[in-house]
Order: sequence, then C-alpha cells, then structure tokens
Amino acid sequence: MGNRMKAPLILLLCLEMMAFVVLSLASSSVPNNAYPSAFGDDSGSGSCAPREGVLVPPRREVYDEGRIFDISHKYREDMPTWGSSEGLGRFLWLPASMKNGSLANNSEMKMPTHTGTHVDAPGHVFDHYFDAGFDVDSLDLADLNGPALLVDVPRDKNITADVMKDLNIPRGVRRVLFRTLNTDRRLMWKKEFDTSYVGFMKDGAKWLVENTDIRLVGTDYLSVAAYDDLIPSHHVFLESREIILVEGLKLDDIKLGIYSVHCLPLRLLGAEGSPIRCILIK
Ligand SMILES: *C1O[C@H](CO)[C@@H](O)[C@H](O)[C@H]1NC(C)=O
Ligand SMILES: *[C@@H]1O[C@H](CO)[C@@H](O)[C@H](O)[C@H]1NC(C)=O
Ligand SMILES: *[C@@H]1O[C@H](CO)[C@@H](O)[C@H](O)[C@H]1NC(C)=O
Repeated sequence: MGNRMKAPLILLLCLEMMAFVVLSLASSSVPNNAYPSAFGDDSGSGSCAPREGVLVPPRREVYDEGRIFDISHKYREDMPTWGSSEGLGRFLWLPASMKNGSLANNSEMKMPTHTGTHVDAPGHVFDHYFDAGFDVDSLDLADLNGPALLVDVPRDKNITADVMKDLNIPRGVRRVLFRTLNTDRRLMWKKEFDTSYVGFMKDGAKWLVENTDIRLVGTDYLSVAAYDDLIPSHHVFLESREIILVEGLKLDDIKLGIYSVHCLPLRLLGAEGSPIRCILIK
C-alpha cells in the first residue's frame, strides 16, 4: 500500500485527437473561456437552432428513446461542494492547447474525490480501514451493478427507522436509490452547500442494516447521512464493509420502480472516495 493518493484527484484527460471538435460559441460573459461549449450555455442544444457550419455537441440525460437514464450530475463549476458557499469552482484547465500551438488539447483536472455524484469506501470514516486499503478499488462491482429499486421517501422527515419501516422494502432487494426532498429542492443545482438536506438519521441507517438485504444505498445530495447524524450514520453503514454508499445522484423526472443500475467508480488506489458514473436502464 505504498502508493497512497491524497484526497484531491488529479487526472490527465487525454482526449483522442479530434474526438470532440467543437466550434467556439464563446462570448465575453462565459465563465471559462477554454471550455465555451461545456460551461457557456447550459440550456444545451435546445435553445438555439444549429446554424449551418456550427457543430453542436449532444448533451443528453436520457438515451435510446427513454431506455437509459443518466443519473450522474455533470461536473460544473457552480455545482455544490461540501461545506462551501462558493461551489466547486474551476476544476478543469488546459496546460496545452491547440490554440497555443499544441498538436492536441490536453486538459488537467483537480477536485476533491467526494465531488458531485460519487461513492464512499469504508476508509472514508474508519481510519483502520483506510490504512488497510479499503479504498474505492476494493468495492464490489456486483453490488454496484444489478437490479435496483427507485423509491420516494416522505418529504417532511429525514430517513429515520420509522420511515425505513414504512417503506416496506422486501428482503432480497439489494440496491435502493432513495429520492428525497433534495431532488424537489434542486439542491445539487445550487452552488451553496446546504446543511438542511435530507439524509439518513443513525436509527434509519441501523434499521436498514439490521432489517434489509440492501448493499447499495443511493441518495440525491452530497451525503447519504443527514447533517446532524453525519458521522454516526456513516459508521453504521460502512462498519461491515458490505454496504456501498453512492451520493449526489440525479434522480429527477424518473419514474419510481425497478431498473438495472450500473455504477462505475474510478480505480483510484488509496482513495476513500471517487466520482462515479451511474445509469439506470429500463
Ligand atoms: C481545442 O481544440 C479544439 C479542436 O481543434 C478546438 O475546437 C478548441 O477550441 C480548442 N480549445 C482550446 C482551448 O484551444
Ligand atoms: C495560451 O497562452 C497564453 C499565454 O501563455 C495564455 O494567456 C492563454 O490563456 C493560453 N490559452 C489557452 C487556451 O490555453
Ligand atoms: C433533516 O435534517 C436536517 C439536519 O440534519 C434538518 O436541517 C432538516 O430540516 C431535516 N429535514 C426534514 C425534512 O426534516
């Protein structure tokens, strides 16, 4: 376990040359001039009819005519980040660019590993697990992929033991995505971190561990645990090292029911968190 990465994640994104040829629609008001099409106009291709000769990249939330749903958030400069009122801020830049004479554009990025839609490994809240190497690369892909239930929880409470009991999730269900008031409040679209988000209270986490077969717990803000029970709820979930927590999911406009979920974290050796791409397939 010699090679231990620190929390910030630094990756080189080597885009295949000319894979994304994007004509600049830059205006002086866009926040990140190096990435005009990604950060400039979030309304995507819908708002302006493509002009002749202007290439417009596809940006989708749903694929294959409603069969595949992207439930990961886009990484944006104005997405919320833990404990900050400023949002994520600049996380992507171009040390080498074609505009400056390079043969290709090569971006670098830096962000906390628990940013946006992400996964927690047991080492997140147990230092002896961290030291023993229970990082995101140790998570079981069989738990991160398979049949999953999308449920709504009551909008007037955090997720307590009573709430869990009333959900009546049958034994045998291994993956559950919990949609909460956070989705209605669009908290993942607000750059200010908000401590009043809905999450699991300790007794709700304990009820889930003791009375269900759930191995994958997904929620719709930056932590599955309510702010008031932040560490206790994480402890209850992660102690057995059998439950995987996926946080910051984008569950808007998806019908309740059973899907096939597919979540893939990066293989970040030594990291107790990782950005994760999750999709639901009907
Ligand atoms: C990178 O190269 C692409 C393709 O030539 C171009 O469209 C884009 O504007 C370039 N970006 C920068 C920041 O140079
Ligand atoms: C190109 O280089 C100039 C001068 O070093 C720098 O100010 C500018 O930001 C660079 N542009 C890009 C797109 O990297
Ligand atoms: C959930 O708990 C947080 C504190 O952790 C609190 O601010 C919030 O109001 C609670 N939400 C609901 C709907 O009860």
